Formats: sequence, structure tokens, C-alpha cells
Amino acid sequence: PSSYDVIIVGLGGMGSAAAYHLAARGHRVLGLERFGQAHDLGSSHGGSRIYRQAYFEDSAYVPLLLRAHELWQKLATDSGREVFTETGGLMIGREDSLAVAGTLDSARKWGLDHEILDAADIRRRFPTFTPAAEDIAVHERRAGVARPEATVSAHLDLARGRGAELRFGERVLGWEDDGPGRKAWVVTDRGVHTAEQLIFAPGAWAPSLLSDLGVTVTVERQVMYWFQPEGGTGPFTADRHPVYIWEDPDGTQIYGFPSLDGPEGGAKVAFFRKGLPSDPDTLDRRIHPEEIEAMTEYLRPRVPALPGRFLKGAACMYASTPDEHFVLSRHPEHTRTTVACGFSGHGFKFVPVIGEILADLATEGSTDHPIALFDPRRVRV
Ligand code: PYC
Repeated sequence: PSSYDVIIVGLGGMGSAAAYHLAARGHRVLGLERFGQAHDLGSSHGGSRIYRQAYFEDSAYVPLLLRAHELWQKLATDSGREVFTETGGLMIGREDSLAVAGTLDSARKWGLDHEILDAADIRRRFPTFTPAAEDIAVHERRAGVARPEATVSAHLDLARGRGAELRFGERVLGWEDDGPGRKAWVVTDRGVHTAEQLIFAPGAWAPSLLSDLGVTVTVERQVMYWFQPEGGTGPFTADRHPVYIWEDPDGTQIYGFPSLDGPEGGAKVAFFRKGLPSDPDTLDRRIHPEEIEAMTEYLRPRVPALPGRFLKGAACMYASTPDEHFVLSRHPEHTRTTVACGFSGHGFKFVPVIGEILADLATEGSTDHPIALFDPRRVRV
């Protein structure tokens, strides 16, 4: 068709999930993506993302995580792909760290299954970690790994199967919410498309495409590192090793995964929220020797076997709001537009439920999911 019910701008994690939910409800969908399917130039690549439920950032996220869990299982079944693996998760730090205290707060408020481990318990159960005597951890059985590329492709293939039109290598140059014929218009480098509704899920391109949103979204370069552990991947395999976030007393957090891609694939680790402001169009994608050295030195006293041999690194981007909570809402200035951005480095685990919410907002104007925390009007900066 030449006019659609909904045009989605950006087919990364969030946009691809929205395409799937809308197409599954029978809507005429056009998805536009400036790069290819499940590409590695934005924020939805790198092979793995943490899923956890007892959310230290704010307990308001928990109901969304519970719904996301149901939808992760359904996506795995419907697509036949390995999009999610339960490994358990460990949040390590001092008792008053955000990672530990915030996780416990959410676990208790929502009655989530969890265990508290002291330093000796951590060393016994998970011998790859060497915590300080004052460290404790919260273990959550339901945590695990979401697979970003497989998830994006699963949603897009299912959406296509339900009739969505998905166009790749097509860049949006401008848009209008209330154009001629009372339609929304999107102008691309290939033409003009019209629809009843627009959804923007532009990731790191939010600052250029959503300039009147009223929220500052800062794009940061982040580096992911894969190491071949000394002595082999044995203790790091997913049946024995949890996903983890480890917070130091100075607030530095690292996060990591088991070895997921066979004995040669190594295990991924990264600093959480420690990136430099960057432009998405000129992002430095090289991984510098001093970065590898800094990560190696940081890991030695904490996960000593992990930095055996550096295998590879990859750069990706966080697009962060000032308070690091998402923006997920009808656009405050435009009546036919819905926005999803500012996922601030912790959004991927929510992908399936964000797709459901975007479909609700674009077609019903509202959603039953609790999203008050993500209203752009909370941070007019
Ligand atoms: O949200 O769990 C998370 C996470 C870890 C690293 C980046 N995000």
C-alpha cells in the first residue's frame, strides 16, 4: 500500500518488536531502517544482553520485566530461535551498593525469588569470582541472557510473515505529524511515505530525529570485551556461570556473561555506564590497546581467570537520559507520533514488552502497562 496504519522509524531492538506486535494485530506496517537487518552499528548487537527481574534501578520496572519474561518465552517458541537463556544472575557489591541494595528492594517489594550470599558463599558457589570480605551478592535464578541479533531477526521475520513491509538502507531525512490529508509524513532518501501514526525508535539517532522532544538524550561510546579465560572456558560455561553486575565502593560497575559461543568464543565483559559522549555517525569503532589493558587490570583482582587472552572487542552506543530512565510515550508535541528512546544502556531486556506498549500507544493512544516513569515531561532539560 502507499499509505500505512503505522510507520516505524528504526528497526533495532525496540522498533523490530513494535513491527511484530503491530503486524500480529493486523495493522498495515512500514518499517524503515537506515542500515541492514540486525546490524552492528547501533545499540542492538554484541551477542548478549542481561535479563534480570529484581531491578536495582527502580522497582517500577518489575511488572514490565515479568511481562517481558512471558514474551521472551513466546518469542522463542514462535520463532524457533534461541533468543533467551536462563543462567541465573549475581549482583555483587557492598551491602549498601545500588546493585545489592536496589536489587533487594525490588525483590522484596515484588516477592521475587532470590538468595543472599556472603563473600565465602560467592567464592564457593561461583569460584571464578574473588570478592572482598565485605562484599555480598544477591542471586536471582530467573536472570539470564537475551540474544540481541537473534531477537531483532526473530521479530522482523515474524513481522514480515504477518505482512509488514520492511525497508532497509533507507534513511529518514524529515517528518511531519499533521501533513496534507491529515496524515503523518516521513521523507526518506528514497521517497515519501504516509501513515495514520508514526513510531520513532531511533536509538542513538534520537537527538537528530526528535529535536523537539524536550529531553536531552546523550549518546555515549561503550566498549564490550571478549576474553578467552586462562585454563579454558570450563568454569565459565552457561550451565555453571551466571550473568553478573559487580559494583565497587566507588560506584564503578562491570557486567559480564558466561561463555556462550563454544570453547573458542570466550566470555564477554564490559564497564556499565562509563562511556564518552560520541556522535553516532562518526563513532570510533576501534578498540584501543590502553582500553584492553585497563579492563584486564580491573578484572585481575576480581575475576582473575577471565583476562587470559583478549579475543576481540566491539563498540556500541548508549543513548541516555539525564535520570537514566526511558522515554516511552505519545510525543508531547505531536498528536500522531509515539516515541521510544533514551534506553540509557539498560533497555534490551525489555524489548518484547516495549514492542507491545508501542503497539498499544500507536493504535489505542494508551496502554495498561505502567509507564508513568517514562513520561518525557518528567525531565524537561
Ligand atoms: O541492564 O543489566 C543491564 C545491563 C548490563 C550492562 C548493560 N546493561
